Amino acid sequence: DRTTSRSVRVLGAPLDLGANRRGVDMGPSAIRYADIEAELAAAGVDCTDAGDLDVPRLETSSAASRESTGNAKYLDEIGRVTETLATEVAGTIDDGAVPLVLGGDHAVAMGSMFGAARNAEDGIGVIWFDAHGDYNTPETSPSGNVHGMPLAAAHGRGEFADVEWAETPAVSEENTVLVGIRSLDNEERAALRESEATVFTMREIDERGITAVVEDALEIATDGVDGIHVSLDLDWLDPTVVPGVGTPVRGGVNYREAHAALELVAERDREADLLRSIDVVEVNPILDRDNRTAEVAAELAASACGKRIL
Ligand code: EXY
Ligand code: MN
Ligand code: MN
Ligand code: MN
Repeated sequence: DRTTSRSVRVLGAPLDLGANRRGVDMGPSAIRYADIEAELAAAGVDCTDAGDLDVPRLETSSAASRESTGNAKYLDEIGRVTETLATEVAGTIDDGAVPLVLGGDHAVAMGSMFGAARNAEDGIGVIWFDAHGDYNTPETSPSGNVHGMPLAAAHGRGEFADVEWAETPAVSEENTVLVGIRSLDNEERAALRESEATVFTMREIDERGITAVVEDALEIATDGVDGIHVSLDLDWLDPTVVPGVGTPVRGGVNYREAHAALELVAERDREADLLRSIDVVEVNPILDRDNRTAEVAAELAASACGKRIL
């Protein structure tokens, strides 16, 4: 077991262009206000905050660039954010710390994954905790919102194979595991069925329990790679627990199940140093009540980083 605790560097990524809706850009502030530093300190983590990335705003993104990228809204702007974030994430890992990326919408995970994969000789795995598959491509997306596409981008699917900034494939399909899924578009479902990724829907969690499912996810994601990226979309949880998300779907995991999952990730990380990077995304303070969703985000991040009850 590792005896020293993790070093973590917080990277704020206040992007909302991927969700095409305001509010989620305030996620990093809300999670800091929920005292993520104290939560991480309680986890025994040596934590530094690198502040927020500069991201383009909806109001100043030109109409021309919206049209130039076709169905995927703001793809050029999001690509520039992705490149900057990937560099920060790769540099943080290089410095021996775990990057903890605070979103922002889920499009920021492209930067996290490309960055985490950059110097990984044997590649990385990913565990994707989400209500959604995030497996659309610009061709299949019904909304055009890029936050519904990051995992497909990491696999270099569809148009993402030709996007210059997409360092793909960042993650092999075999080492990709989605957990808690309960909302898929038709073409997205077909793509996931055809891919080598493993999908554990809510149904598997109902039947086998969260810890058995996450044990399997860890085994699959870590097989033969240098480490894993853990991507936590707050809409993974049931909307009764997390009201502050833009795309809520009923029937998600409860508060304790979410902690149990991330505590298990931390336990395996203590044993085998498998955690490479984390993102915590889709917290929207405008839709939240009393900053509850941001608090849950901070608490879950601490569990992932090793906070224990006893
Ligand atoms: N599948 C839908 C779409 O592509 O528009 C919804 C995606 C929501 C993505 C979120 C946050 O995980
Ligand atoms: Mn998502
Ligand atoms: Mn989601
Ligand atoms: Mn608290």
